[in-house]
Amino acid sequence: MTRINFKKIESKWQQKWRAAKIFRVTEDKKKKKYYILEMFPYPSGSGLHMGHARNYLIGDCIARFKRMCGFNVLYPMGYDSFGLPAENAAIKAKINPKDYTEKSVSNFIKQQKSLGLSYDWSRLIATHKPSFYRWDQWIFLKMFERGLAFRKRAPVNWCPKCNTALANEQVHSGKCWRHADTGVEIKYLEQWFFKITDYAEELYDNIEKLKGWSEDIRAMQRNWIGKSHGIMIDFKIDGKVWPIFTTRPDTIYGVTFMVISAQHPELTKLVTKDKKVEVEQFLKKIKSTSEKELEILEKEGVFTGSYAVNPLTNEKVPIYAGNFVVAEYGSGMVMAVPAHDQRDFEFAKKYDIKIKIVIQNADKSLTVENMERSYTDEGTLVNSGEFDGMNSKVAIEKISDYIEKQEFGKRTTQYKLKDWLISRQRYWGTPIPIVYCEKCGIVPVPEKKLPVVLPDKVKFGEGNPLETNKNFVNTKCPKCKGKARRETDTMDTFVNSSWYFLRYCDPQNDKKIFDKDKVAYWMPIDQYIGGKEHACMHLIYFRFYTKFLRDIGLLNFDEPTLNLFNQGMLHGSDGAVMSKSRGNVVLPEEISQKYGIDTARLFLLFVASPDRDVEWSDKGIVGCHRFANRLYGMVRKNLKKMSFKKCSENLGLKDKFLLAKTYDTVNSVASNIEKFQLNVALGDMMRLVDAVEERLEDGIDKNVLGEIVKNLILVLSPFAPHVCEELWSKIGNKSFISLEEWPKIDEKKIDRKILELDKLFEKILEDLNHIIKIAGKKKNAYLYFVTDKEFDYFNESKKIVEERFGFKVHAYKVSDAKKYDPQNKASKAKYGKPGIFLD
Ligand code: ANZ
Ligand code: ZN
Ligand code: ZN
Repeated sequence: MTRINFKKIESKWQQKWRAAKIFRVTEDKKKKKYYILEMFPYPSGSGLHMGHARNYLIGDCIARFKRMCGFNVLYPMGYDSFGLPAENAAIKAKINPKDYTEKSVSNFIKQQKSLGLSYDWSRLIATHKPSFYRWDQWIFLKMFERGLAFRKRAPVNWCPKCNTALANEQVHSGKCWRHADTGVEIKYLEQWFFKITDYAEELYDNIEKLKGWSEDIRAMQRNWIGKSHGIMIDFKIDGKVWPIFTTRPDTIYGVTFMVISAQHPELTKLVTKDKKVEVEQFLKKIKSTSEKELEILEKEGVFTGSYAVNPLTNEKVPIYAGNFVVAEYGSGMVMAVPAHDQRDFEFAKKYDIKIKIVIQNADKSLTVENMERSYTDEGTLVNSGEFDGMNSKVAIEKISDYIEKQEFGKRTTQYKLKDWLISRQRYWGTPIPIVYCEKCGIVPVPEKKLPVVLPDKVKFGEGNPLETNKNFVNTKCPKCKGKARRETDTMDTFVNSSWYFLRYCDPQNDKKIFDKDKVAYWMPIDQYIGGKEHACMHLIYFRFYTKFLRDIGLLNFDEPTLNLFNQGMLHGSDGAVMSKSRGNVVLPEEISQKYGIDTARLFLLFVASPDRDVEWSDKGIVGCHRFANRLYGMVRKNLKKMSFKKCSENLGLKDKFLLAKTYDTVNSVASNIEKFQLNVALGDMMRLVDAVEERLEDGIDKNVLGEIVKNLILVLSPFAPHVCEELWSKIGNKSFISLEEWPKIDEKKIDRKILELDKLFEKILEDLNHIIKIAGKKKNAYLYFVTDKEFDYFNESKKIVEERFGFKVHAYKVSDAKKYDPQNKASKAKYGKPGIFLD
């Protein structure tokens, strides 16, 4: 077997690609564009492992395919290079985060280049560069102008390990998203927020449009944004109006108490003198606001001493402070109906509060005494004044109508989504372009003074690092030129990933964030690829940014991408997700040393459907290595036996079959790539190589063999580009296969009849295998009897059987009068099911 010198081929072609700049693109109105993008990586110091590699290879394979299909393909790469891990790692290693990051970035680039990824490297971006984050700051200013960036004192989620506040999206089940073992605490801080809630409605409604996203992620976003139709009902507390949000106005006659959120900023106003100590003690006990945790937490509360008046009944009910009410949802206070809401029920039981049934079930069997849990189903209203006897579903509308008519309240839609807290008390992020002046207050840094550059010299471990650089902190007020201080918080790094895909369209622009026309040409992203874990973080934020930038006139579309593919995870051989911290990583370098990068590429794409999780195994890689070598050897060895002229019309059955199979493979590979079934596509190509190899000794028509080889390496090239470039030149081409056109095969050219015969034949081989296993001992000869229609094909293919099983084969037509058939097997033969006789 001719062994491939993978290393030599790889570096040769990578160099040629680079020198000829073949993956660079510019806008070309005459060509259809295709923008394909993988979520850009955080360049971790430990480098890129096979798990990362798999993601990029999926994208690269499709990018290469689309390029061959004639699209003008934008396929860029960059680095999400700001962030806490780099800061922490740098502190640990006692070096500057910038040096640390830049080393990691160049290592990543080197590794990615060695994979043969077809990025347009001239568009490279890194978010920690002032030339990039300057535009983060610019967007901040635009939001500030429109009141969408604002500062407020608020209870925030604080991770004691990260030493910073977190956004809501970064709290997962009450824990920090980076620290699954660290509970989030509540701190009251002055923080910067982005008013993403202004876009809640559109973010929610447009989920409908995201046809190419998985239903999983769409459902997660719907849940996260959380749309509820209901009504705000005005209760009165000490004569002052308190609107209360409810989705169940049909239960209003059953309200027996109220609960205000323990985190509500106005809670203290409701606490009477004699209840002060008790309430304070209770508040100390509660630490977390995380909603997920609240669902499982025991419902607890304390009486505030105040009462609220129900506008419909004029009843006075006690107000409790409770741990299960969210401060920032509705108005942060609920009307509690213990008979019909489970949380209220548990609370009432615990604190011995009255329960009043206002919705009766069909058999009228509900009593307060026999109730073991709340009754939340539909029913008939009771104890509800003039609404008695009404169906509860109907009553929701009727009581809402009444409330609106009496001006006791108004119907409304509420969203669970909260404003995005973007302040971070950490160093390695975009400085917030704001100055605090003693006279003028909060003053934005003027646009022409951007970027506010992150200083190199800070001290770590003494609180907010930027505060330790006096040169940075002390500045002049842009308005009055008086003494002023700079904001020392930096922005959440999710800010960077919210618009980086736009910058790729015009990455070097130093006058504007980007050229509108360029973005209009490339955007939206035609195919985005990334992990599911971003469902309620990055994948919401980038939609929000897109809508905002549209509203300030920079974009002419509503959604960044309609197509999102979520790749599966690569697991190490221990079964756990591949990661440095697990110690189960396999590095691309190791594999390429041993087997070559194309082998690794083939393996990662073949081993499973790209959307599936998969375990790394060396076994699989050996198989792919063999495949690459076999193909390479086959082409090299038979170069003299092929030519590239038009195939004759009068071919033998075998050649006809191979041509049909080749064309069929070309088309199935294309349609499988379109469906992200890259593993299936590879399987098709492998079977074609098998079929060719099995028939080679027998002799294949020169032009047919040429046609097979040419097509095969064309369609394999997105998967194994280096080997295919090499073979492409070996069969006499001067062009890059990477820029060749995908073979266009007219369906009509594919001889389906002959393919069907081959399928039958394959089945017979299987049957034979079976029979021989059962028959046990080795036979010398084997006969089969086939219908006249099949005869020619089967007779020609009998060599394959002989080779595979090592015995002589005779084929007879069923109608053959001279056939040798002692057991009369021919009488049982049917089309596709020959009679078989082992001698
Ligand atoms: C009275 C009532 C009776 C309720 C009943 C439910 C059942 P969604 O669908 O999630 O929007 N609620 C209102 N504000 C809240 C807050 N800040 N924190 C926690 N819960 C709050 O749910 C709306 C319902 O959640 C509202 O309807 C309110 O309780 C509660 F038999 O009002 B309901
Ligand atoms: Zn943390
Ligand atoms: Zn000033």
